[in-house]
Amino acid sequence: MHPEPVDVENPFQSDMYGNILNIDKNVISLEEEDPIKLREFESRILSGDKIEAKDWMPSLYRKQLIRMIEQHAHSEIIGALPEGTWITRAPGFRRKLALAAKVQDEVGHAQLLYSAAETLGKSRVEMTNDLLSGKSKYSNVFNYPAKTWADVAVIGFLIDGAAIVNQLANSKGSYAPYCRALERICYEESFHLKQGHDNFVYLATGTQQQRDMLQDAVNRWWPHVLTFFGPPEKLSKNSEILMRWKVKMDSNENMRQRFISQYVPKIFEVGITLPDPNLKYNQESGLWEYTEPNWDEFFEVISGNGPCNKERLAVRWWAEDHGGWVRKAISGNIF
Ligand code: BYC
Repeated sequence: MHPEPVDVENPFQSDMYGNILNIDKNVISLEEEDPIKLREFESRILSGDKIEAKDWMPSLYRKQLIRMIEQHAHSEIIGALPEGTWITRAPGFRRKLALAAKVQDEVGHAQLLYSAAETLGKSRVEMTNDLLSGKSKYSNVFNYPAKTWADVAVIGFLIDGAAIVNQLANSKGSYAPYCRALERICYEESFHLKQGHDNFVYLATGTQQQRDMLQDAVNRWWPHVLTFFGPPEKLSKNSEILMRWKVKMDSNENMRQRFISQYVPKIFEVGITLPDPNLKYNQESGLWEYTEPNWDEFFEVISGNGPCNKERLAVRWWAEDHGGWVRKAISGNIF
C-alpha cells in the first residue's frame, strides 16, 4: 500500500531562497505579460545575459523551466535505479567501487537540480509528490531493465554520453541556477563516461561470451538511446519557445545528430555493430540517416506504460515510506 503523499506544509520544505517560494505561479499568456518587461527580458536573453532567480521573467518561462529541470532531477533519481541494481553484482571490487560512486553522483545531481528548480518557486516536496503520483515525467530510457552487466556498460557509455551532449549545450543557456548545476554535473558526467567507456571496451575486447553479451545489450538499448533526446520537431511541443529563450540551445534532432556523429565511430571502432541497416552518413547533407525509433512506444512509455514504470515508482514509494522518519528527525519534528 502506498503511503499518503507528503504534506506540502512539511517543515522540511525549503525556504533557502527567501520569499521566492511565495511567488505567483499563475501562468499567463505572453500577450498578457507586461510588454515592456517582456521586451527587456527577451533582449537580455538575446544578448547572452543570464537570468537569475529574483529577476523578472515571464510566467511561461518560469513554468517551462520548472517542468524541464524537475523532469531532469527525477531522471537522475530514477536513473540511479537500473545501474544501482548491479552494485552488489559488479564483477570485482574495482568495478563495484566505481559503480557505487557513479550512482551516488547521479543522486547528487538530483539534489543540485531540485535546488535549481526550487529557485523558481516549486518546493522539493511538491516535486516529490508529483513524481510519486505519476504527474511528472522522467527520462523514458530508465523504464527499461538493465538485464546484464553489459547493460551497465551501455548505460555508462551511451546514456551518459548522450547526457553530456545535451547538458554541455544547455549549460550555456539563459537560466543561471540551472546552468551552474549543469556545469558541475558535466564535470562529474565526464568521469562516468570514462567509467562506461572503459567497461564497454573491456567487454568488446574480451571473450566471445563478453562480446556477445555487449552486442545484445547494444541491440536492445540503441533505439532507446536515440529517443533520449526527445521527439523530432513535429512532435516536440516545447522546443520552439525553449530555444527562443535559450533554455534549450539546440533542437532535439540536432542534439541527436551530434551524438550519433560522436559515438557511432567509437562503437564501430571496437567491432560492435548497431541494429539499424539504414544507419549511414550522408555526405551531401552532412547528416546521419537512421531508422526512426518507435515514437508511439516512446509516448506510451512516458505516459507510464513502459516495461519498468511501475517498478521504478514503487521503489520511490518505498523510499518515501521508509525514509519519512529520517526527514522528520532532520527537521527536528520527530515528536
Ligand atoms: N523522456 O517538447 P519536447 C542521466 C517529453 S539523467 C521522457 O521535445 P522538451 C542519467 C517532454 O517532457 C538526464 N519524456 O520536450 C541519470 C514533453 O512532454 P511534456 C536526463 C520526454 O522538454 C542516471 C514531450 O515529450 N536528461 O543522464 O522540449 C544514470 C514532448 O517533447 C523525453 C535531461 O533530463 C524523454 N527522453 O525536450 C545515467 C535533460 N523527451 O513535459 C544517466 C534535460 C521528451 O510537455 N531535458 N519528453 O508533457 C531536456 O533537455 C529536454 O527536456 C528534452 C525534451 C530534450 C529531454
